Amino acid sequence: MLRLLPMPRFGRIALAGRPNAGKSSLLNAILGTHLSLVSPKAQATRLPVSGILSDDDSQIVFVDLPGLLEPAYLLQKSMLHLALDGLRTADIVLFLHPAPEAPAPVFAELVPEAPPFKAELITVYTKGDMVTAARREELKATALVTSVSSQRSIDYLVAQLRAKLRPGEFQFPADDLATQPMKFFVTEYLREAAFDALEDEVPYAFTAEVDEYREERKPVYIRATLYVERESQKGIVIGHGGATLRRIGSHARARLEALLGEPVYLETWVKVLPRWRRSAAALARFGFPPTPEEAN
Ligand SMILES: Nc1nc2c(ncn2[C@@H]2O[C@H](COP(=O)(O)OP(=O)(O)OP(=O)(O)O)[C@@H](O)[C@H]2O)c(=O)[nH]1
Ligand SMILES: [Mg+2]
Repeated sequence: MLRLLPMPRFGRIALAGRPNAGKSSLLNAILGTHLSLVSPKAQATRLPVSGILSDDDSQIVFVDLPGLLEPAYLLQKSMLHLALDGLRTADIVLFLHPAPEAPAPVFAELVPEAPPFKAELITVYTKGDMVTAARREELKATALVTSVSSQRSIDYLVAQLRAKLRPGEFQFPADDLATQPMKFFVTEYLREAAFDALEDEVPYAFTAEVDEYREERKPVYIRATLYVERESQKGIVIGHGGATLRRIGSHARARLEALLGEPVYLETWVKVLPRWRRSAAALARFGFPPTPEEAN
C-alpha cells in the first residue's frame, strides 16, 4: 500500500536576548543535552552555538546567540555582530526575557543597530519558576513562558514552534545534534569551567584553544592551551598547587565525556596573551569573524 509521507519542514530559530536571559539553558533544555555553556555570570556565550532537533518530518536548527549588549571592546563588538547576523539569518527569532523582569522591552529598542529582519519575532519569558504561579498565568496571557525545570513548558514551546515551520528539506542528518566540531565544545566547556571557578574579570579575560585532538586514542587525547591577559591572572587560573586548573580540567572533561560517550584525557597549559580581547588578529585566531567595520 502506498504511504504518503508528510512534506518535510525545516526552520532556523534564533535564541536572542540580553546577556544572562537564559538562552543557552533553553537550548540545552530543548535538546535534552548540555551542549551550550551556561553560567550565572553574564556574557558567557561568545560564539553562536547551533543545536539540531529532528523528528520524523521536521528539523529545527536552534541558534543560541551571544547576548545583545552595548559593546565596549572588540570582542564584544564581534559578539554583537554575530548576534545581529543570527537575527538576520533566522526564520523565527525567539526574544528571551526573564519572567521576573517582565514586561520585556520593545525588541527594536534593545537593538537599535539591528537591520530589519524577515523573521517572525516571538517573545518568551524564561525562568518562569522564579515568579509565582499567579504571575506566570498573567504572563502566559501575553507570551510563552518557560522554565528549564518544567519539561512541560519546554515541550509546549517546541510544539508551538514546530507548527510554524515552513516546508523545507532537512539540512543535516536526522541524528546530528550539533553542527560544530568537538574542538569547539572543548573550548566552550573549558570556558564554562572558567566561569564557574574564577571570579571578577578573570573569566572574561579567559579563553582556550585546542592544540591537539586525537580521537583514535583511547581515552581520546586532547591538549589545550588556556589564555588569560595578564601574568597575575595566570597564577589565579593555576591556583594553589594547581588546584584551580585541575578543577577547570575536570569540569570540562566531564562535559566532554558526556557529549562523546567515551573517556577523555585532557591536558591543559596556561599562557598569557596580552589584550587578546582587543586584538583583531587574536580574535580571528579564536574563530571570531571580522566585524563589518574591520572588513571595510
Ligand atoms: N531558575 C531558573 N534559572 C534559569 C533558567 N534558565 C536559565 N537560568 C539561569 O540563568 C543563568 C543564565 O543562563 P544562561 O543560559 O547562561 O543565559 P544566557 O542568556 O545564555 O547568557 P549569555 O550567554 O551570558 O548571554 C544561569 O545561572 C542559569 O542557570 C530557568 O528556567 N530557571
Ligand atoms: Mg549563553
